[in-house]
Amino acid sequence: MGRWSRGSSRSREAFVASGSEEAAGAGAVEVLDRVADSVEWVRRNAGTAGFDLDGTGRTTEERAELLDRLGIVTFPSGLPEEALGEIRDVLFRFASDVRAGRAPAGVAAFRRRNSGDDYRTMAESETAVVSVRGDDDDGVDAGMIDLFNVDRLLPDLGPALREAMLSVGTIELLELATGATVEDRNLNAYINESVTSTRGLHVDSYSRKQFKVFVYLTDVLSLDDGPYCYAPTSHRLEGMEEANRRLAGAFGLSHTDVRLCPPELPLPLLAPAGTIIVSDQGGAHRGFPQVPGSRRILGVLNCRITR
Ligand SMILES: O=C(O)CCC(=O)C(=O)O
Ligand SMILES: [Fe+2]
Repeated sequence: MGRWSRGSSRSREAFVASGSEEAAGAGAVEVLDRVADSVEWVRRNAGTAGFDLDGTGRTTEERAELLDRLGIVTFPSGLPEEALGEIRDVLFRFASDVRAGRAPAGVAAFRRRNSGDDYRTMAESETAVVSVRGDDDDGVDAGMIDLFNVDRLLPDLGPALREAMLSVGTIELLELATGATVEDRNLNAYINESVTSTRGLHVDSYSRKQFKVFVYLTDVLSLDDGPYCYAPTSHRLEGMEEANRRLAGAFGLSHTDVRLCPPELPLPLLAPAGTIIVSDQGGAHRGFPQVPGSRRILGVLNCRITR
């Protein structure tokens, strides 16, 4: 029984006495009790040892075990610095042309995001789609370009990048971790330049069917660079999904916003260019805000369980 949970807890009595249980809906206290137990579990397990999500030098089976248990695992892609440098240069030049309103040279046809687009239409587009972020939503993600289907924009470098991301046993790892069939879908590039405001902790979906394979194309060695952050084990912490869904409902937030997460958990992934991060998108995560002048490129391969 958790120290802050169940019967005799003072906070529970205060909560019930205040009438909040009624306001929050039936079973709200039970949900909070489960969250409290989870928080205590995290304190015991993460507070001392932390979580080792480094899969370097481990087998695909061992990496799959880490992904299943923690929701995330990292390991090197083996991409040579020369290849990383080449794709980096091309993408920064492309971003600079797009930002300046110039027509980029040496790339295949692409289109800009339009008002009828959503994630699916851009992911399934036959050509690359450029989504310049931050025009809406109070400037959140301003400075980010989300380039859908980068392999269709760069017919040589793009498919080679996908191949490199897959050639390290990635699909096998995902299938071992999930016990399901997994398909790689759209390959995006996030080009972040001075993105000083980002969305807070969230999940992409609670479906437990969506995974992303990221590869850092630039060094991300300090918080200033805007690392990908993940809360290990949050993909399966008792009570978190329901508590966060209810909170989001009560406060009019997006249903995928995560406002309740044990504070020990979110971890910035600091790693050199070429590092792969495989992430269960049902776990809490975010991109950390950059300091002005920082640049980061992330390759992002969207993967889904198909059965
Ligand atoms: O930019 C980042 O580091 C995080 C982006 C994110 O939330 C996502 O790709 O789902
Ligand atoms: Fe996300």
